[in-house]
Amino acid sequence: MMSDEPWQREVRARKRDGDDADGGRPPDGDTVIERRTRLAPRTKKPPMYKVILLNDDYTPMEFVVEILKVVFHKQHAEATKIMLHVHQNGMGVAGVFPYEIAETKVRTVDELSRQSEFPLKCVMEKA
Ligand code: TYC
Repeated sequence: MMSDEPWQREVRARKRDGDDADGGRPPDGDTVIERRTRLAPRTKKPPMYKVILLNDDYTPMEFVVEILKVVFHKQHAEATKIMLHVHQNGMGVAGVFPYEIAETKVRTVDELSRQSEFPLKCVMEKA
């Protein structure tokens, strides 16, 4: 091998490691005849989190319905159904979102409840 400059050694090393843009061709320049077929799509789905509303004895039903409409984009009938489920069962899923969106929903519910001086709480849990 004639090339012995440091950068040339680095290029050869990267080709061996397969971390270059051409997907790791053999360092000796051989033609790649067969490529592995991708079995799964390259795109990864983000981990999802349930935002769960908790029941309490003081928050008005109408306020919970408004929260479900404004923060979770539910129609009136669906918002009412979820609120009644939480009222009767102690908790219920308001929506399922990627981590940071779920976090923002929880914070928004906290802020709106605090402003209105209601004890409504919600938590997030890995879906
Ligand atoms: N239990 C409340 C009431 O009787 C209503 C309520 C429903 C509160 C759902 C919180 O997440 C909740 N006024």
